Amino acid sequence: MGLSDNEWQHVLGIWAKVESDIPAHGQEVMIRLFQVHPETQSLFAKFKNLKTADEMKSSDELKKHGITVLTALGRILKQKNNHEQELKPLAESHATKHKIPVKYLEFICEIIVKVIAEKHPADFGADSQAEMRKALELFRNSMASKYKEFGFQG
Ligand code: CUS
Repeated sequence: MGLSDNEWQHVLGIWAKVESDIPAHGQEVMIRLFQVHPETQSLFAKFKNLKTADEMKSSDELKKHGITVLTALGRILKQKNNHEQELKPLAESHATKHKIPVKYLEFICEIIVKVIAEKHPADFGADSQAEMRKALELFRNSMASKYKEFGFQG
């Protein structure tokens, strides 16, 4: 199910708040993801050696990757599900190079919702969270079907 114009407007309104400080949001998302789902940390060689939250906090690579993730996702959300062009190269690299299962995309999307909710409690209540989850689900569904085109079962 797609989102209405109104719902997209809300989702992008919230995303503008994320963009007010992409590095801080990205860092929090990556650290939280690795703490809640440690298995996701081993996918990237460059993150394997980070053990404590403090080590993660002081890692420039982790910070950079958080920026990469949120920037890519923001670009896709702004296409409002006409994201084929933006999504294809991302799906290809994740299917053939990084091999990130769809399950892990679910994890990271859920963490993103939680981090936004914590940082912007007044602007991101249950309804807004549901809209964001829906938008992220469209993203994941498209990733999953593109994965298959690239021969990765995800
Ligand atoms: O990088 C990127 O791009 C991705 C995201 C998007 C949204 C697709 N990623 Cu990275 C993902 C992940 C990581 O990093 C880790 C773990 C899991 C997942």
